[in-house]
Amino acid sequence: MKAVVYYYLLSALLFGIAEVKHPCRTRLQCKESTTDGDTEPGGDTPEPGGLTPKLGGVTHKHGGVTPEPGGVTPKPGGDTPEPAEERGASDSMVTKVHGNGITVSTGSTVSTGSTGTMVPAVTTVPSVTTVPTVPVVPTVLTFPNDLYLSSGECLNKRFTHLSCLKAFCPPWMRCIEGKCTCKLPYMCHKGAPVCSSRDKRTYYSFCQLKAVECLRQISAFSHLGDDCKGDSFETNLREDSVVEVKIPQNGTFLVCEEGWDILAANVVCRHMKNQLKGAKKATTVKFHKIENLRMEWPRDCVSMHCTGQESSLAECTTGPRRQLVKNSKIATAKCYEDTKACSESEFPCVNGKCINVESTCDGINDCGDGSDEMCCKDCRSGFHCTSDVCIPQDAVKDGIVDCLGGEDEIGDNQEGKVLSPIKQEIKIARDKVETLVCGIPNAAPESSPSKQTRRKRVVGGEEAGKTQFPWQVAIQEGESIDCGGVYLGGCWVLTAAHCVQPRPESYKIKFSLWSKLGRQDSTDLARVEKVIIHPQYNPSTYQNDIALLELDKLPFTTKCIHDNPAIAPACLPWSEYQFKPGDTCVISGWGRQADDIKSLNLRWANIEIMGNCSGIYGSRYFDGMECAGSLDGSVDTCQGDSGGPLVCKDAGGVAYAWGIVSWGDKCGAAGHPGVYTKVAYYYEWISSRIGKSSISKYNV
Ligand SMILES: [Ca+2]
Ligand SMILES: [Ca+2]
Repeated sequence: MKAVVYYYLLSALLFGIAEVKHPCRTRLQCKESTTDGDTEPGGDTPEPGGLTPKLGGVTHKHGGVTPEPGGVTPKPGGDTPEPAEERGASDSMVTKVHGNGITVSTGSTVSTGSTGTMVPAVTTVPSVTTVPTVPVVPTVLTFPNDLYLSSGECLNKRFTHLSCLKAFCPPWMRCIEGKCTCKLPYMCHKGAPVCSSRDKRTYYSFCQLKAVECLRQISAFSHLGDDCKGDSFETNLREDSVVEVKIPQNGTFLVCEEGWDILAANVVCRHMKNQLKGAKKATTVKFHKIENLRMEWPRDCVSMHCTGQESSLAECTTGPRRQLVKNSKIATAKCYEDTKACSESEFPCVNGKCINVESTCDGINDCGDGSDEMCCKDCRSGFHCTSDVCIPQDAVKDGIVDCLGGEDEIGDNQEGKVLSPIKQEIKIARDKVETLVCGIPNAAPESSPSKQTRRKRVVGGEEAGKTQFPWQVAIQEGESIDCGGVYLGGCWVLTAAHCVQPRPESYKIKFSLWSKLGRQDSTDLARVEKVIIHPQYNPSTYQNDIALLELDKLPFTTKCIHDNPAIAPACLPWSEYQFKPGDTCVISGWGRQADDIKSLNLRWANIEIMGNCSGIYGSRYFDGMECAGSLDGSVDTCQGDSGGPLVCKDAGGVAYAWGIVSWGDKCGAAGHPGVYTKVAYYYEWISSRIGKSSISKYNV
């Protein structure tokens, strides 16, 4: 029988004992090494050198933990990362659209409007996806005196509303390596017909036209509906920056003061001035002051409400028309033309625009690229997402999940809230596309841990309900179960690299196992077809301690396990910003108890994600690791099988496989929290093997 890999997790926690001592997480290894780490005088932070002998033991026990090349070779077909395939398709699609009459604009059609000539509504605009050339930016952005902006570390990552680690991509884009990237039009659903002002052609849906816009960096939306032959929506910037709109089948209007804000002004300026920075200010002027500038002003105004993400006013929500009187205020847009570097009291947007620091973290996208709202400890106004993003107050309970964890949509939605066309599209697209089901216990008659996880701390773990953790699996090697894993759906199980070797035939995966000693009615068994160990897994340092197990297909099907209400996948986190230190999560496993008695039944406990772990483990703590437990050891997790899940739930109660039990010193001792493989850090690696569509939410 092969070496037994026991991970200590949960124990002090489960039993309130801080006795278990080891630097490692495997049973044999721990037994061998207990003397090592614990006799060390002042061994609170053992040096890497101190760890080596113990890990030498691990290597021995495992007969070679180093992954073999065979085990890590990606599958020839399905494992090819998607983006590469689709770039080719993208090219052919562009050609096709071009053939259908979409003219490639050269940008020469843009007129400033200062001569009073009509400016075509369809002008070439740089798409919001364009990576702006960033002007001179201070090397480290910090605003130590500001109570709202977070530290420079976040700001220096230059997040925008198209950074999908911080926000959801719109339906016509998808998340690739942390950036929202244009979809191909065929990837959009079919919805209400939409007209393009560029070629007067009908598109199947708003999403599809926006995908074309995105790829070609144009602004082409005219209006909804089948009748695309007639008038198109047009925007003009008239004398004195007066904004004028021509609405198909309605006529030409000025824009009323009501609803006119920086979001709308940004849309106008980006569109009309062919730039990314948008407006300097949203201003208004009394009608009588401009009356003489022009003989034939429209005599009515309409209000325009924008979210700030539109590429033209055509996409904003139009209010009812109102007759203008001398004192009526009408909208003007002063477009941003500064090219100088930002002053110290200004916040430099990622697109190069400078805004007042007071305009950051207020839920309003002043920058135009959202970069003023992406790194906020707190919000001046608006709503604060757990991911430290501020969203507008009117995005709260509007039926669309804006915060990564869905916390803006907790509670009853305000039915009948008017949504802009863009928001309606997001809602429709998500409803249609979102079929991924994960992280929801579908058969948990026993007490669900969802409520308990809200508690700050729990000392002492509990025996799990029999089907309480439907994503928990046991990895059986020979006759023994020494590691756990987490089911990701389809044919995939995630575990720790140190748990497995590239010998798939050695393992059986047990689903819905509760007692190690016997199956229960719901228990299912699967064989492993392939073991994929992270190619950079380092058994000496536990770096990249992550592995995927691809299960064997059932005979004559594409499934790997039978339908079973007691089995459900946990969701895969796609962003490191979904959870953060201080969040309470759940660990589950059959790990050894503090008194060295085997735990026969699955147990669980709450633990807290901890920050600053490099301060505890020093050079042994690497990117891709996460600490959880508590510094005083009272809620440390110290027992449980390696490879098992640390699961965190979002505001909607959806469970994510946030961590994989990896290693730790001195279970349950103060100052030695358990270390987990941080799954979100490996999202790209995992998704390139599993396929994005089977694991992603919204951003696909
Ligand atoms: Ca703002
Ligand atoms: Ca919302």
